Amino acid sequence: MSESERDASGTVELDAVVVGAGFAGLYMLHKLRGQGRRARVFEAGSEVGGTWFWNRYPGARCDVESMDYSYSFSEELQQEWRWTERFPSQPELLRYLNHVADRFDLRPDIRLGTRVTAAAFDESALRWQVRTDRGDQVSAQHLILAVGCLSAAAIAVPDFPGLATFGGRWYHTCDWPMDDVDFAGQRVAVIGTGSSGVQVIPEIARDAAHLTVFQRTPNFSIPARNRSLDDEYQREFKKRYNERREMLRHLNFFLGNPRLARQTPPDERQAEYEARWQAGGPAFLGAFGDLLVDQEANDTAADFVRGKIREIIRDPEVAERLIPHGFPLGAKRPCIDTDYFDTYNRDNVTLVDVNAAPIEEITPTGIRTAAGIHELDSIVFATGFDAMTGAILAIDIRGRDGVRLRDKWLAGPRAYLGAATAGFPNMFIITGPGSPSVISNMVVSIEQHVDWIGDHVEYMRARGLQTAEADLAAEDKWVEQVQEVADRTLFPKATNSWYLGANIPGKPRVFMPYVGGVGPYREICDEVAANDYEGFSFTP
Ligand code: NA7
Repeated sequence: MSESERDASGTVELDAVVVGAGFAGLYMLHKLRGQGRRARVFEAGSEVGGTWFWNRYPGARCDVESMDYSYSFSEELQQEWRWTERFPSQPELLRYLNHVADRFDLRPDIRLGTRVTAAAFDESALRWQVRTDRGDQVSAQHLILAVGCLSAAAIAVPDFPGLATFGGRWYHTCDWPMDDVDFAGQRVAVIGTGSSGVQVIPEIARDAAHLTVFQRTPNFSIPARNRSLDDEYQREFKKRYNERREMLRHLNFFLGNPRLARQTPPDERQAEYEARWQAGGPAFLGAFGDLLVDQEANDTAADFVRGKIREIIRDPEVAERLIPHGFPLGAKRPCIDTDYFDTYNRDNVTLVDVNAAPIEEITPTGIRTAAGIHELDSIVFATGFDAMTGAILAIDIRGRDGVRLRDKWLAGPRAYLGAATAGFPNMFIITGPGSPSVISNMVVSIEQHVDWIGDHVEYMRARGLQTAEADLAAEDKWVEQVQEVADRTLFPKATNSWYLGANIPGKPRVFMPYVGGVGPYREICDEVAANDYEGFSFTP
């Protein structure tokens, strides 16, 4: 930090502090720099990459295809980067994000290994005072949270009695050691069968002497059918890259596919599901336009997947335990897997249903359930996150009148457009609660938010405006709208999903993502901007 940026008290003066150096923070920094703003990114990890730095467990892979899960803001970048696989692995995504940091010379403005602990809005200076765990004191006009929806700062480790007494080693998928973990010859447990569990289970089963999976809720999973990407495919894809990006930016949840499952003859419907099952990946859910809005339509797809699980698993009793019931396919994030169900045909894998035999305690040598003891050398928690709000609220954020964001959001998050919240001027949240975020390709949503926030900041600079603050009425209306849109779908029917905060004991149940689609959401944001940021109040 140059001395000229410090005031007499040693505080560094900036235009913006960005928290987090994942996909969102890196692009936000690039954007602000391009606008001639002085910005600094603080990142708790020892490398850039955000979620793709922390989630280094075996098998960690994105469930959106590489060619789409990448930045579009630079034509050179999208043309020159070469992906090796259809679905990118964590190491490859980390290489990509490091490449981006170097290519755009972002590193000089990123402080790694530095966690933002507190941020308070100083009403006399109309600036944010930000503090880190390394003693930094920074004053900035804008505070931009790029902390991610599923962050290492907010991992969920269930409060089982006895964990501290466990004599083996334990891990959380999202806080995986930097060094390789060798499970060879070990008796290993995995707790949790969400996306992370579904990815890590086949990998550990291959290495360990024995794997015991502790399952609470069985999940729908679609095969990834991952494959390497050849040069010819990428060359052709890149010729129409911008067209493809435009299409992705304008997806409309409700008008996505006019073909309806309910109006399609059963044999044609089955053929469509079969074709999509063979093709693999999340496009399975796009088979028909009514799958996420009509229970009967959804049942046709869910039954198809249930049939596949029964076909794959040799032991019918194990198959029944792995078959999801009680929530629509897609209303909880469906998993995309490689060999997941097949793994249960292995002799060294046991499935424990913790609903039938709840985990009672962790002992020095294993896990005790109501049905008996499982002796273990290692335990892997694949138990997810305090999603969407956990990493934001891990920072002591105080707005006007010293009000803590944690208190304001006691009954659930409230944010205008999912990007700004009343009482916290000049604070923006990239892919915050109330925006499409986790119900979209995150990179598409991140780029849209960063561009919109960048324009907002520039609008203020051009007019000499000091603060922008979301109006309470606009915020209330938006929160209502998010719920109304969700209520037109089957999403709220999955009452134990992390979209609702249901996986965290005591967390208020509020449906957090905007599910109308990135296209309509973008139009709303653009209209707000065109109307001089309607719903915001400014101070000159
Ligand atoms: P998820 O999807 O939240 O999955 C967590 C899993 O852990 C899920 O199966 C939970 O069961 C299970 N869990 C949580 N707490 C417990 C306890 N106390 N006992 C037993 N089982 C438990 O997290 P992931 O990391 O897999 O994926 C998160 C997202 O990352 C994913 O959706 C992608 O977007 C990428 P439950 O279903 O709550 O009954």
